[in-house]
Amino acid sequence: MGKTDLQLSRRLSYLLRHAPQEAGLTLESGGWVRVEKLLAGLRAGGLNVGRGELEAVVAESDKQRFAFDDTGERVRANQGHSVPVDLELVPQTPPDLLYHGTTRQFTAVIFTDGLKKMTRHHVHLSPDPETAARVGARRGRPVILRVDAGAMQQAGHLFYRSENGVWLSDHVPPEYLSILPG
Ligand code: HQG
Repeated sequence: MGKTDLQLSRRLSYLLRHAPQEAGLTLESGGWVRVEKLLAGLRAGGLNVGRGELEAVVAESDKQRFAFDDTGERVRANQGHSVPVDLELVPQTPPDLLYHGTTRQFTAVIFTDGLKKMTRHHVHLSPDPETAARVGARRGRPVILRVDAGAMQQAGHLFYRSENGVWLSDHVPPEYLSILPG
């Protein structure tokens, strides 16, 4: 991604997840905004981009953060919102094991309180330890937690899968967590 693409990607994350009102946008149910309104909002904020550049960033975003709807007329952030939004996620059966990357400073409290959403809408879980390691490494030396998702689901906890492969849940109680040796 070039410098301007990165700038556009960061601005899209900010507007579509955290501050749509700053560009005069309102998220529709599902988190969608109309492409022409988004482009107008970006231009008003000094980012003069067209549909082609938007399409390139949506296609190239390393974590598939954004998506167009089936008509191509609306775009949204797939997850990661801090503004209230109904992403219309449908519960799905998770794999038996999921993973969460964090760092040592948080592990003691996590084994007391479980994994909490913090500022996000859900707890984010990774499908494999490698991805969890990358997530944890954002904050320092990663600690990888194994989540007994199969047992959680049997106990009635709901799981959702974001379009980019991230698994989401409301809360992971500590009894379903263990540290992945490594
Ligand atoms: C920790 C990025 C204290 C949790 C990544 C994490 C991911 C607790 C931090 C996505 C806790 C929250 C999500 C508790 C959890 N007490 N700390 N009870 N429970 N924590 O960023 O999972 O760039 O909100 O371990 O790639 O790190 O946004 O969540 O360290 O996919 O697209 O509190 O964000 O993607 O941090 O990352 P975050 P996360 P994007």
